[in-house]
Order: sequence, then C-alpha cells, then structure tokens
Amino acid sequence: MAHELPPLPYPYDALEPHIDEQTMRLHHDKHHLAYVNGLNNAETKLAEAREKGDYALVKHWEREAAFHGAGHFLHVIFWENMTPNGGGTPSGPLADAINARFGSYEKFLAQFKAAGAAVEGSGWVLLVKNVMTNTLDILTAEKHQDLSQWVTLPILACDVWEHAYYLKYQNNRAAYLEGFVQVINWRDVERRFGGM
Ligand code: MN3
Repeated sequence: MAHELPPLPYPYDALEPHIDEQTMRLHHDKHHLAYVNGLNNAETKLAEAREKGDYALVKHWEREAAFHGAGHFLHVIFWENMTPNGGGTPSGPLADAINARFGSYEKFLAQFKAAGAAVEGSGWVLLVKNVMTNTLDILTAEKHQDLSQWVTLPILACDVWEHAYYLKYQNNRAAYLEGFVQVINWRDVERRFGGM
C-alpha cells in the first residue's frame, strides 16, 4: 500500500512568527513529498526484486527505503509535534519520566537544545522512548537514516558484524545467514510482533 503525504494539521502560516509560511510550504509540499515518493519507489523496486528473485540492487533500494522512509516518518512526527498554541511544559507521566531521566525539565531542555545545535551537518535531535527499558533518552541522527527508519521496532535481529561468524564461516557471511535461519526462535519474534 502506497504511502501518502498527510496534510499539515494546521494552516501553513499557523506557526508564524516562529516558523514562517514560505518555509512550511516548501518543507511540507516539496521536501516531505519527495520522501513519500522516494519511499514508495523504493518499496516498489523491492517488491519487484522479491517477485523476480533478483537482489542485485538490494543494497541500493534498502538504502533508499531507509533514507526516504526515515525522512517521511520523522516529518509526520515533526508536523504533529508542533501547534500554533504550543509551548509550555509537559505534564503527567511524561513530566515524571523527564524528571526521572534528566533531573528536571530545565536540564532536559538544555541538553535537547545543545544536542540539536551540535548535530554535524543535517539531521535531527530526538526525544525517544526506549521500548526495552521504558525510559526516555535524547539521541541525534546525522542525516537521518543511517540505513534505518526511526519509528520502527526491531523484532528479528541478526548480527552481521564479522565477530559474529568469522571463526566458523570466515568471509562467507551468506553461509552464516543460512545457519542463522536454522536457529531463529519464531515464538520470540511472534511475541515481539504482538507487542506492536
Ligand atoms: Mn525536513
């Protein structure tokens, strides 16, 4: 199913004077749309590869899916994270979690702004919820993909660093992957999927 560009949840000029109308029009209508189109194209190409059993370009299309998918999903969050009546401070369980992790809202904000200002080149600063520890963290992404999509939750992970297989398989990673498939605990994967 194709991804679609969601409309902004407020008019283009609603965030003035903090974020200007012209920036919002370009950012949403041109930049975000390009991510949506790029993600759809990458997913189409990967579907064609599965159909043909031809994975010669799989590395390229996985990278495209990561770049455009990360761009698309992060912008959806970004638009919804803003509102003309915004500002103020968090409350309730989020405020408690911020205080527990960062010491105070002021300390959280100082780290968030410093981390955002320190991103090299282009990227994002993100407040994230770790789904294993159920705690908050501030993380940054240079560019935004590093071959992944930020809103995804891993449910099946295979380590392909050389230390995971070199003693037995040397440089034959494909054979290691064959071996990994033989020992997958699908009950565990099912459990993790059910938690989504
Ligand atoms: Mn952007």
